[in-house]
Amino acid sequence: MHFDRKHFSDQELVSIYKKILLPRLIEEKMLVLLRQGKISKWFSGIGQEAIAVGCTYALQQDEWIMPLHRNLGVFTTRSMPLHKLFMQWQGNKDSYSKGRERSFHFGTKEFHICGMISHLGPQLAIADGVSLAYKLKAENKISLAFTGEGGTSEGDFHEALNVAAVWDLPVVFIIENNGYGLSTPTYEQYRCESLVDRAKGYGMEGVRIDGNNVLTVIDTVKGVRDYCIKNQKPYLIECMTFRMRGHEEASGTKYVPKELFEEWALKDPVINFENYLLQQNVLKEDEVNHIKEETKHCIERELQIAFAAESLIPNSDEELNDVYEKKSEISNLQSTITVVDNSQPETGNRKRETEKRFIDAIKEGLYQSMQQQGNLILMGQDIAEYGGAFKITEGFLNEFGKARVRNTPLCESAIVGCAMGLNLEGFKTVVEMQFADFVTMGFNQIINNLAKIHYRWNQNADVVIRMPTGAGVGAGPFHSQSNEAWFVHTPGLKIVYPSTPIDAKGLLIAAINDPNPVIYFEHKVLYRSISGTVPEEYYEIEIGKAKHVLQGEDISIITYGSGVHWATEYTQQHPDISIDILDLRTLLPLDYEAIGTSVARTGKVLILHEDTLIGGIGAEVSAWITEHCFKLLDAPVMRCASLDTPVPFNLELEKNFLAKTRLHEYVQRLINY
Ligand SMILES: Cc1ncc(C[n+]2csc(CCOP(=O)(O)OP(=O)(O)O)c2C)c(N)n1
Repeated sequence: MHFDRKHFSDQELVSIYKKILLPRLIEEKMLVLLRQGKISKWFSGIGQEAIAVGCTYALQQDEWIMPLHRNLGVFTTRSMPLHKLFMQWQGNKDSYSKGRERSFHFGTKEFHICGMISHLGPQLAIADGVSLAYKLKAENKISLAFTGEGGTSEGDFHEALNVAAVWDLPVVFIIENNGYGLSTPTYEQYRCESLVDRAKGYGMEGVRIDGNNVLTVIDTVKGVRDYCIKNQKPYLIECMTFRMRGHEEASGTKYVPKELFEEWALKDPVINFENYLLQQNVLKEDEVNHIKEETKHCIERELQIAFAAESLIPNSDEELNDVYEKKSEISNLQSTITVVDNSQPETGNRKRETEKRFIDAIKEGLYQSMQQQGNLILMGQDIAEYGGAFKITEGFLNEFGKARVRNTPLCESAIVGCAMGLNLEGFKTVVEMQFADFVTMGFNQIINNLAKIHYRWNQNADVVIRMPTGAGVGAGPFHSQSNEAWFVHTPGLKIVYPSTPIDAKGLLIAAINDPNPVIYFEHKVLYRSISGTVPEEYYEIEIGKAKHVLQGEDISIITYGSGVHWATEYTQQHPDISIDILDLRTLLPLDYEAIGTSVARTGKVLILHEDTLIGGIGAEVSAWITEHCFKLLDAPVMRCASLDTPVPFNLELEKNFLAKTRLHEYVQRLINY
């Protein structure tokens, strides 16, 4: 292996040697501990250390890195305290993830390392978001993300590279091409000659290098970093390397020809560099031995600290509390925000209100948030010049500029990931799904990254996803779905679903001010069909609080979204029935107190929603009522929901599908029970 020391001083070369040696010696120790059953699983990076160490060495300490499962060298080169790292692998309480995450699935803002999720691919778009933040702040920085060659087959790889190219982001993508994705060799993974050829297809520069030569890696990444900052462009680097152990220790290596191990053993990144330093007289044999002994002692010392740590005693309250970031009590903003409490039926007039359609109230909430929050970025398909599919952001571009009102390529996953990355560098984001149905393409980022990140490593995800939802316009199965229940089952998300203009504006502002990921549903049929008075000021409606719409004594209808209007209309048409109507407004967390109060008032409950029946919110509310309010009930809790079919296109079929068609039947059944 040929090393070119270029401008590196002897001191620097020794420092690099220590850095590449450390992960190797830690791993050798871990393999022993694994055999002793002291750690649970190990993904080895032996043979690939030059890449993680070299890349990290080439970056500034405060530039974000998105490492993967073989990148121990990132964590050690950032000089993370080893005992904390060891505690992490032991699942200790004092580790970065409090025992909630395994191996390298954790991050820390302190070290600018963003923790991976198991799913391969999503990390890349988070790097896009971070580099977009650097660009918007005009900081001379890059972010860097790793992928294996296997991970390049994921759609997320394509989306992230495309966005980086289209938005001219200073981000470096590193492919560690180690020949196998678990047992899959490269010829079953891709057909192009080399993966770096793909750079051209995305419209970016790329280079293929020897990933086992630490000086080549450092020199290349430093040069690429300068290029990315100067030209404000992304770059793809394919590092050729080899995995010297199994995919993980339990999986073996039977599928790898023996000759390959022999061939690559000769290219060992640590041994070759060590030999080079000896040949060059940068280090002497006894110095090398001394460094190794010292490093081993340090590892032992730090291990003892980790082993001595107290064992974890589960505390359910703490577990639950850590799912969400608390809204800061002392936020500067709080003092300027009015909280409108309209959870009880109207009693008097508020000041400075105007009549507004549902859609205009959403628009105003978004517009005022853009005015109030200089760090708020909007992203979505066609939201800039075109104003969005429903024209909610029409005119925003002129007022707030192209940097903050961002048209995106067609790539929901990358854009949600990008929002996460922006958030790591202090931005808030509202992502517009063109239709709620298309959220499936960004599902993984929402469910596995945004929702879980606070619980996993105490990093909030300040992102709102706007979801134009619902049926009633003859738009068929893929432009009409009610998909709120998919998200309600995911701890870490908040789900809001307003039904009136005043709530739509106030809940949107509250969602944007909330530091947690909020899925904000806005019913398309309500956009232009309903109006109401809306305060002109900038105000919040509290998330998690239902609204008591109408007082009644015979039955309760607990509902949300379009169901509120169906129930209200039904009540007007049937003045002989005294109906108590509760608008849930927030589906996660549910307002159990308000639900219980309504049950106590009538003893007969109908849960009404546009979503289909099985596994809908109604099932959850019904179960809760049965469990907690059983003695208050005079009848079984009933659910009126849409048919358990996809949403049909034909207007008559759609009408038949919708729960509203069966509302009268259910009310009668309940009344007559
Ligand atoms: C989306 C997804 N599918 C499948 C897996 C299971 N899996 C974990 S690692 C791996 C192989 C990855 O290969 P590569 O990207 O080349 O990285 P390497 O492990 O070789 O470093 C697979 C299939 C996963 N983690 N994520």
